[in-house]
Amino acid sequence: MAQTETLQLDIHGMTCNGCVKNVTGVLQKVPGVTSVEVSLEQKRARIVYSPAQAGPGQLKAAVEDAGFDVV
Ligand SMILES: [Cu+2]
Repeated sequence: MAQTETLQLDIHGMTCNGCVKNVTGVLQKVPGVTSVEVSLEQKRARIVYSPAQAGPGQLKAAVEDAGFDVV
């Protein structure tokens, strides 16, 4: 039940810490997400989530809906 997976997303379009907060916030709102780390420098998000509740497609969509590009 406590099984988790980690996903890394390369994200284009983040230019400042506001963007980082924005991306972090939308990812944290996805049910099943337990941890989010977003790096502005690396343009990358590292997400730990429960595969029973969320999937990579959903996580990507959350970032894209916030106005950023996932590559
Ligand atoms: Cu910004």
